[in-house]
Amino acid sequence: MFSFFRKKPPATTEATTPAPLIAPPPAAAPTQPSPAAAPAPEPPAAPAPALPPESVAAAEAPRKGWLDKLKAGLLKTGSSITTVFTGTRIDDTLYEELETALLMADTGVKATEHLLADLKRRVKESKTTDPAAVKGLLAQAITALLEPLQKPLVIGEHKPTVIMVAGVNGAGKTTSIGKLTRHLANEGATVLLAAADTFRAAAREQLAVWADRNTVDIITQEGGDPAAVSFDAVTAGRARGRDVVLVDTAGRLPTQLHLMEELKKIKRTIQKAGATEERGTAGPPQSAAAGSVVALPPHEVLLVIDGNTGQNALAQVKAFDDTLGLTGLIITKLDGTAKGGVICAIARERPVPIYFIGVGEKLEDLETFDAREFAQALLA
Ligand SMILES: Nc1nc2c(ncn2[C@@H]2O[C@H](COP(=O)(O)OP(=O)(O)OP(=O)(O)O)[C@@H](O)[C@H]2O)c(=O)[nH]1
Ligand SMILES: [Mg+2]
Repeated sequence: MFSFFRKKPPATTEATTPAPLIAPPPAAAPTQPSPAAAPAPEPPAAPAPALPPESVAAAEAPRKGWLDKLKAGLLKTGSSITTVFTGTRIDDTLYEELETALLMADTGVKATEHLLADLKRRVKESKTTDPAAVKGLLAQAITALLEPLQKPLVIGEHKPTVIMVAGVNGAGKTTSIGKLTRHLANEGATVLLAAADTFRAAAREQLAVWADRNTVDIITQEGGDPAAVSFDAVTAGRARGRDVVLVDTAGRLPTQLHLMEELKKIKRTIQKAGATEERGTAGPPQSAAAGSVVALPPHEVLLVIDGNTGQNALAQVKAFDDTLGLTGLIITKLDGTAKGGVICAIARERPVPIYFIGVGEKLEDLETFDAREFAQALLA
């Protein structure tokens, strides 16, 4: 099984210990990335809670399961792209049909042009005359385009690692946070949730359900201000020695400028909470070894995108990135009728790393993004 996170130990060992791509066995003892630095005004966080048997099984489930779901989800797109390669000749017609198929799959003009040019180069170099072989070369071209987006989420470099999560309404933010919390807990990380979606009581309750399921704390305020909740959460996360603080925000459209401003305010407030804590700490900051630069929270700003959104997903990435400075993406609902090609457009036009993909509503339906697997699923 692939690691969900790269656990980065405190900076002293960083240079000599390359982060593993393969996770330690789930049964391994939980590790606390920076035990020496815990301030502990409150008792240290409990280790990863005992998990119900089904979730342990889910965590150990082979990666193949989700790949099949992804393939099924992308089937519509895949089949329309792959029919292009059923002819007998590699000619202009093949490339024209492929161009149409890629555009239909939401790949966008720029990424489509890029892929076609790269594919033609690969076909020329390989001297192949078999259309079926072109499919393999296209998979290579897509993999090469998507590889820069394949990057693990790093946990442990900062304590707590503060992760702010944003996105349009219903994209899957809260669900993804719930899944992520469980995966973090499985790997021995302690988590605090912040219900900074204060607009609806139902939103707080939804996150509280995930907190209960995962036996983690939640910071919530009835009718509170989202920035204030976020501030409290960062402070509490630090005081309680948590490894990760996950901040859930309310859904909003990039066109709702006042709500985008509110997101900026939440981010600024989280930064302030970090700065306040640094000033209030006598010793060196926990998040880095002596002499190194302290990165203020939020350490990650994630955008959650509904995979069915089509080309609008690229517009969302651009808008939220311009407003917040994104560090990563979670693409959800790739099990539905998602066309998938928009990921190529993101790679070409606004390459923000994809940390995770969602392929269903269940706990185990969140996986790390792998460029080669995704390219193969797209062309399955
Ligand atoms: N099929 C499928 N459904 C998903 C996935 N992720 C989330 N959902 C569903 O999408 C719906 C919305 O999910 P939420 O997590 O509430 O979305 P949100 O972004 O927090 O929504 P707001 O807070 O209202 O903006 C729920 O019904 C989820 O179960 C996924 O990967 N696949
Ligand atoms: Mg939500």
